[in-house]
Amino acid sequence: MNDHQKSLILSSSSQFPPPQGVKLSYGTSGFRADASILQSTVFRVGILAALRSLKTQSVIGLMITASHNQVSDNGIKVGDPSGGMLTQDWEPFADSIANAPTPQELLQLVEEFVAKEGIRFDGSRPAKVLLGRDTRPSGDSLLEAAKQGISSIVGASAVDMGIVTTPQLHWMVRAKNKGLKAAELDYFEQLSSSYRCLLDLIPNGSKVEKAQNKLVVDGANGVGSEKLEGLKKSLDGLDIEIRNTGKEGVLNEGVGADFVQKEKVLPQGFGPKDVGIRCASLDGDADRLVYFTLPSENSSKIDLVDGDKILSLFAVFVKEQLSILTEGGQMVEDGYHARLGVIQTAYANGASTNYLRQLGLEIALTPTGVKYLHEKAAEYDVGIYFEANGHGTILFSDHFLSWLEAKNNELASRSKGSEQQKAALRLLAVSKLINQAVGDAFSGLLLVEAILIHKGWSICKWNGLYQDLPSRQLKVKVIDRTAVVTENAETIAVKPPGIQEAINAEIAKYPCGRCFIRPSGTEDVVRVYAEASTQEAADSLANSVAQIADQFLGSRSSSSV
Ligand code: 16G
Ligand code: MG
Repeated sequence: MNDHQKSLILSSSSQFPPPQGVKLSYGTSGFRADASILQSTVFRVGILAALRSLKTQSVIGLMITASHNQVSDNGIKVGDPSGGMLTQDWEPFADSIANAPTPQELLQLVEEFVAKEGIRFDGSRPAKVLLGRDTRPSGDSLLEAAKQGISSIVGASAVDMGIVTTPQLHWMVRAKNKGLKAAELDYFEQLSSSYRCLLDLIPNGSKVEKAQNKLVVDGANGVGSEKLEGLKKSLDGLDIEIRNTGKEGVLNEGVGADFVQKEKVLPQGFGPKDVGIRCASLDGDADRLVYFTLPSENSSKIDLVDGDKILSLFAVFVKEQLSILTEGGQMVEDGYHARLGVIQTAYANGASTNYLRQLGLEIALTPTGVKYLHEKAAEYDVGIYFEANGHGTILFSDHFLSWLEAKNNELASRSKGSEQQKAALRLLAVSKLINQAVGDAFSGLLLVEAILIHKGWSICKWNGLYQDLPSRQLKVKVIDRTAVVTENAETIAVKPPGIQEAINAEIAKYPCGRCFIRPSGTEDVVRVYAEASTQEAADSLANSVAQIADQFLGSRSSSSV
């Protein structure tokens, strides 16, 4: 690293002193905190993104968002060249530079890291970072900090993509690195044309009642509502009404996918007149999606159709199309058997896991956080992953897609218009519709809509695939949440010693009882999840285990979600 580069880092970082007395951590999906303390972190992540671009010789993404958190928070996360999350190997570097107390110490960490990673740092290679942000008011000034960080690396440039959803930015990074068109309109065009393609392949006779056509979307008062308006323009035939657009309400306050999923009541802007209508909620950066419907006008309690049910719907459809394709032993003839897998976390409702198992599907469990689910899903030809909270997608392997293309070409010449060829075309359309970089509420929503029309199902019919087991989530404020260490995809707490035995003794008291604790990756709390055969039993199990957490970890208090 030459002197010019060194002095550039020193002088620019002196403009962004880190906050005193705060330790920041990259966490489950990037840094998140009150926006007022994030300038220096975002500046430093700008440096990291430029280095990542130099190292990979690819375009890197930086998204400024705190997703479903309150509006005064903000955050930043890095998108790798594939469009997925930052490689986990670089997270410790992110943590250390975010917490370096002085410009000199920051420079030293950067120098050591550059040497260790063998990053060529002579300014002769370009680096490019795409920047996106959600609608938070703090986004503008944090964007400037990120730009300063990027431009403190010689040869690095920032491209501001403006206000975008998180999945849009990930999609753009992926498209750029594949040499494809990567503008917002290209994204809308890809989603709408593949959706139309699925509708063109709807079997004759499938039809949904007119009254069931309407979909009402809760935009969480965030970026999703504005962008969904844009997407709507390129879609015809889909009747979407968007509420909670941010013109009046506050981002994520009493609205959005996180609120709806956890509270199981109507979000603001919805009321008794919506009884029986198919509704969906996005979160603040539109990477989560849940559906719901109001069963009775006398209560605001909703029937929630969560990420587990979306996963189940997708799994049913994909499995069905794959089996049409294999009819007559075609795949066996080819000597190729597509491996379909579904990936869940411990939060998946036990009833969903049973249902998927009964379908004969291979099920894998990972820790919470998209980076873990995504990585696992990539091991399959078709890997479907979802968290109960509504974040997920379907990944198709390159190998499977080339096989499918070839199969489709062969069927087109041998039996054009056959059921088998239609199945191949449907799967190809799904692979284009559903975001391959990260979970995306828009592509998820369009795929749900297409499958419901395909099957002629109402939201009630879909919701009736299986009955959720009653569950309860609590959070416990403890002195040090890192004292909890889990194993087996967070289903067992191995530390502090003895805590799992105490939890097991509680679980044993409840029929169909299941319960686990884990330290949150986004908040300073320990989370408790309990499931049992009745709501009272699930509540009571969660409360008892929260007390156990108090006893073992030293309490600061516990509250519902
Ligand atoms: C983040 C994760 C989400 C996870 C949640 C858990 C991404 C993009 N988002 O929102 O997948 O479910 O954190 O939060 O990875 P917790 O650790 O606080 O429970
Ligand atoms: Mg989100």
